[in-house]
Amino acid sequence: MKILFSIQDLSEAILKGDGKRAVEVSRYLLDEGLPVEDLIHYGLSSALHSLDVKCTMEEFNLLEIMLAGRAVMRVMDEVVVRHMEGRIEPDGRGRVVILGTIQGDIHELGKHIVRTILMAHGFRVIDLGKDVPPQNFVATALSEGAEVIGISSLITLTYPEVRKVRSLLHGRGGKGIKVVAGGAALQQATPGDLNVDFVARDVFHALHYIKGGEG
Ligand code: B12
Repeated sequence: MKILFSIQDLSEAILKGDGKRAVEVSRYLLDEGLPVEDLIHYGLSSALHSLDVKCTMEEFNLLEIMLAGRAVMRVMDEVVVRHMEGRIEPDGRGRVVILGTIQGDIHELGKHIVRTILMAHGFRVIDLGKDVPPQNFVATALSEGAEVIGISSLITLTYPEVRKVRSLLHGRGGKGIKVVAGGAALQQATPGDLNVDFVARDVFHALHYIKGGEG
């Protein structure tokens, strides 16, 4: 059979900010049997990470990065969500996860991927958005009866804010609620460094932990 597109084509479409083509290529790859995990990891995340250098002061190109980010969002919302509907056992069964990017950080693409995958697995995700103060994670987790708080960060300077969440939570009687951290700046750290229960390499690593695995 003729192969129309490869994962390389997807990365290129993302980097060009060509959402229409990214959607088309993603649909084809998933229909051909590429696992969603590989699509996200090798097609979407690695394309964005390769924009690393464009984010430094000298080479900062906001428009290019924003368009690539928008293309990623389109693939998640228009392709991945629909592809997963009915294909996986919704084992979250309404368990509540509070998700947000910590105060001092406005990156939200990784968080959006986490939200989409957790929702597809049946979790009720309350997304607090970006630049979220530690106390907001805690207050919402307590008022919504959450089982998990998920903190995202791509900015290393946010470590002190991340560290506050679990202490605040325990101070308010929320010891049963697990705190999970993820995102490029946090995934190199240990749970002890960040004062959290678990540090996830990616969304699927977190999913395994939240479902009761050891990680
Ligand atoms: C896209 C991008 C932007 C976009 C963000 C658009 C958006 N809407 O999110 C824009 C242009 C706005 C931006 C702005 C800035 N950026 Co920027 N950005 C990036 C870039 C190129 C890609 C990030 C990304 O989206 N990655 C893809 C996603 C999918 O990966 P991810 O977030 O890691 O998510 C995956 C996992 O980590 C995990 N995950 C993520 N979150 C969570 C949460 C939980 C709970 C779990 C379980 C898992 C999980 O799941 C995801 C999928 O598996 C990175 C480069 C890089 N190497 O990361 C720089 C980078 C993160 N940015 C950086 C910087 C410095 C900035 C700015 C300060 C630049 C400036 N001069 O102003 C500002 C930020 C201002 C602020 N206060 O936040 C630095 C951070 C350095 C550091 N470590 O502190 C980086 C590393 C670039 C660099 N080398 O300098 N940026």
